[in-house]
Amino acid sequence: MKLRICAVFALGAVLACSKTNVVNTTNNNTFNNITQVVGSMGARLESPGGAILDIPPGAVVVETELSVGEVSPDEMGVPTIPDMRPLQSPIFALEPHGQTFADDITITLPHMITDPNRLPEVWRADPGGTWQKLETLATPAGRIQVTSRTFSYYVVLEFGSDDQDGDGYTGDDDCDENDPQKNIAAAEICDGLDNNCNGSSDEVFTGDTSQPLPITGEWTDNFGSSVSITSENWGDQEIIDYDQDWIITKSAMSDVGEMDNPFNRIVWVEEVNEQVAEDGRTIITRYLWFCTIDYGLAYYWNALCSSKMADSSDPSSGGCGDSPWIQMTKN
Ligand SMILES: [Ca+2]
Ligand SMILES: [Ca+2]
Ligand SMILES: [Ca+2]
Ligand SMILES: [Ca+2]
Repeated sequence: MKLRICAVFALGAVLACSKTNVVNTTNNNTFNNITQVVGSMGARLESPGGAILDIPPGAVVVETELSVGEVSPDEMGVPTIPDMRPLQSPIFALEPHGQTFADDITITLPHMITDPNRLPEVWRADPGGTWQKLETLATPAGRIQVTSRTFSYYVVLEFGSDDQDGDGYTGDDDCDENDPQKNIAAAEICDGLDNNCNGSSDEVFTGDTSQPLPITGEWTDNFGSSVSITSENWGDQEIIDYDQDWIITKSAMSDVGEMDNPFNRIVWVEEVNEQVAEDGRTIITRYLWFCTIDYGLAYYWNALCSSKMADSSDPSSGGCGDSPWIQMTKN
């Protein structure tokens, strides 16, 4: 934004205008200042509060009065310090705000961290803007250095204080800061959640649907009903996931629409019966014993993670809860 300041001189009606970039502003409420006119030769400014500015030759194009001072955190225009990051230095005001440099300047700030396990970080903000973390250049004793090409507010905050759940992980490495059991090093468990923060839930427990479902075909159950099984459907139930010995189905919609708890887990065993007929031919009959071990579940992951078991040692007499397994015969 450009501001044009014009003065009209009555005598001779001379119009005098000067163009100014208004983003370059200086705050009157800074303290502990050092102010210095810096030109293309560069300079070092060291404020009474211990902030050091190293400006290399060529970084300043037009001779400019630069100032390094401090402001109170509640000074108007100073953005609020991010939550969970304790302030480890004064807030330094490098002015004029909006000043830019043709080359990197080095900013060295003092901080209060003495524990070597706690890391300082430099954050920068424009007046009324938001704080952004800068890459650390070096950490000489009691100080931290960054490079920059623009002026404004600079402050030292403490790293790691945004680890709200204390699991040692933050940012992209922690997809849930309220759950210490979830981070990139956590083991994936079957619970409907993405424990290891890789973007997928329960991915190590899901079925392998790249292989065909081994029991597809037309079957007749021991009540005389026909059941057609494909890789997509078990009768009128939709197959949501499967592996080589289990299926998760979703019950068909009822007349009133989607069921509240439509997910079921089915396991099976196959039985092949070979009989030699009177004419010497071998007659092969395929049976499928299945047990719906868990049903009426609200979510797919409830069925995926179900711990219910079935006993297939004698499926004709029991082992599926209190009941025998259901037998189907291949048509
Ligand atoms: Ca964390
Ligand atoms: Ca976490
Ligand atoms: Ca995961
Ligand atoms: Ca999980």
